[in-house]
Amino acid sequence: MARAKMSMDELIVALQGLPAWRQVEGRDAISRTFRFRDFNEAFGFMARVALIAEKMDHHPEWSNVYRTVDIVLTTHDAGGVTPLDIDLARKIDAVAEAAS
Ligand code: H2B
Repeated sequence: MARAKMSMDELIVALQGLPAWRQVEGRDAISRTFRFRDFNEAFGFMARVALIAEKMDHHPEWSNVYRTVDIVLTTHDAGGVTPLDIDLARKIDAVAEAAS
């Protein structure tokens, strides 16, 4: 079941707790770019995030080029950012923190 899309005020407050995440221009979505030491670390990070995403049934839009991983989070069912995206962003930050 889709969660309700957050208001702009709620999103701004939530992003204060996620200082590395930004609103995507022209889209109701948030994004962060991660850079790792090498491809192996980037892909290991993606594998760990993938397991979390599956468990949540909430999936990132992402791309990987060598040691860089670009992630965009939005809830398609709700047409915007919901608390699920905020929750996933926190978990992604924790995985990246553990890897560094
Ligand atoms: N992930 C994201 N980011 N947004 C969604 O709306 C979404 C999802 N919906 N993962 C889920 C899966 C839905 O499509 C399935 C049917 O549960």
